[in-house]
Amino acid sequence: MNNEISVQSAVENTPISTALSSSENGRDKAIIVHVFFSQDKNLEDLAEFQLLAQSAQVDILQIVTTSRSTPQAKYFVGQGKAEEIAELVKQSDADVILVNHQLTPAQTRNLESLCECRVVDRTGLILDIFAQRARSHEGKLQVELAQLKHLATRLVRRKTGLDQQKGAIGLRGPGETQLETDRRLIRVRIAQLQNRLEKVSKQRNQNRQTRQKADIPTISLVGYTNAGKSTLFNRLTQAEVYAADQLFATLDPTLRRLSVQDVGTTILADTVGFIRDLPHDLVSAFKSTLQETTEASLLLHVIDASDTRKQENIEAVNAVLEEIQADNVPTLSVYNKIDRLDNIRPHIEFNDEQQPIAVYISAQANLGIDLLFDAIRQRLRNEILSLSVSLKPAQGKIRHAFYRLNCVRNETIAERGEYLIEIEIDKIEWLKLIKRFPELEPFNPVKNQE
Ligand SMILES: Nc1nc2c(ncn2[C@@H]2O[C@H](COP(=O)(O)OP(=O)(O)OP(=O)(O)O)[C@@H](O)[C@H]2O)c(=O)[nH]1
Ligand SMILES: [Mg+2]
Repeated sequence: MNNEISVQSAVENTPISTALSSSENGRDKAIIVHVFFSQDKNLEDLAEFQLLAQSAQVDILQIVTTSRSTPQAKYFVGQGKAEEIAELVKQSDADVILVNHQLTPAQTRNLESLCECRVVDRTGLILDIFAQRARSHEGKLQVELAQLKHLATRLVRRKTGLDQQKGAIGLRGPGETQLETDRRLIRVRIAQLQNRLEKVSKQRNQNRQTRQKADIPTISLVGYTNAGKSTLFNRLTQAEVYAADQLFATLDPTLRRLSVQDVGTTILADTVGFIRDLPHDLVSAFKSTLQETTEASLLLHVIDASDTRKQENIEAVNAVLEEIQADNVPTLSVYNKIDRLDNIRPHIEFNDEQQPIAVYISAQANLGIDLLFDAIRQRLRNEILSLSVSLKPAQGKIRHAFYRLNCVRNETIAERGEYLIEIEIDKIEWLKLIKRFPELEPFNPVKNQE
């Protein structure tokens, strides 16, 4: 795909800077800060943040927690806590303070100047992991775009002693003229990145359209990070995609052929995992790779059934699916890691119409994989809808599409020249048609029932 890119630029080979890993041995030493906002302390949130930090190759020196009812305006934590953190930084020789919350640019600056140490918030940390993981050309462009968008809102003049330091994002504190130049450069670079991403995404679209024309359904694995998507991908396709007990192990989508009985060849896509409070800039930068998901015929929503927060994780994933407009794609829930649970055997759950809606499996222990194939088969095959559609003479394009899909069973012409067409169509094809021709939506029987 590299050859597709012909835009030249002065900043051609700028590597993605990461806020972390600027110390010599490549590992930052960090102090973690977490604020509890309710009586019952949510330790899982903190545990997840530790996993995030570890996934970013950071050594955790110390964890500072505190309870507040609301964030304090100046430092997010209270004055006393902030001073305590500053003291800890001095004693422990930490390189960075990681705060498990979204800080305002001012709070970041204030903490940095009080503690004389870099401060990275939750969004910054997630962006950083993505920057470390980006491998493909497109992935790198997307991460850089997200970082610059994040940075653009944070470029302000500051008067700290850190001003002179150069290097990683989060370190720069330019003077006013420098600031203007930086702003302009960032704007230019953002435009350039968007331009290039558009080209890469065109290529991706073409590939997808070729698949759609050839009627090859795409099945996309989605789910919370670390749920076991890549392990399942490998299990289903006998591939060897990187799966690891770390967050965001997968960044670039990987596609493989998967043969399903009664359906034929399908394409299975492994994708980036989601997390609660996924930075909006990242979601929007990753729109094009996530399109694999938006336009899939079926989503396998992989859930870590052994996670005590599985319900919250499901909701966090659904929120992102909604944001990328994939919430209408047919979904099969895949409860994974049942080997860790005592009383659950592999099985399929059906809805009232005897349609499989959930499967309980273990990708790693190889339990229930045959059931999953069976559920996929049932979901992708023979959901044939019978519909009557009335088209105005000007809607010839839609009529043409019906004929191309070979789904017209009867056609009459009404007095005013409208076509009354009866079709029998695969539900998945129908949903794709609604995407292409939104004016078909009122004919959707699923919607009508609601
Ligand atoms: N016990 C158990 N562990 C599993 C199972 N499936 C996956 N795992 C483990 O869970 C961890 C995460 O697995 P991955 O497949 O990398 O998860 P992912 O959803 O692809 O994660 P990201 O790409 O980081 O979003 C790994 O340590 C796997 O070995 C399972 O069925 N049972
Ligand atoms: Mg993965």
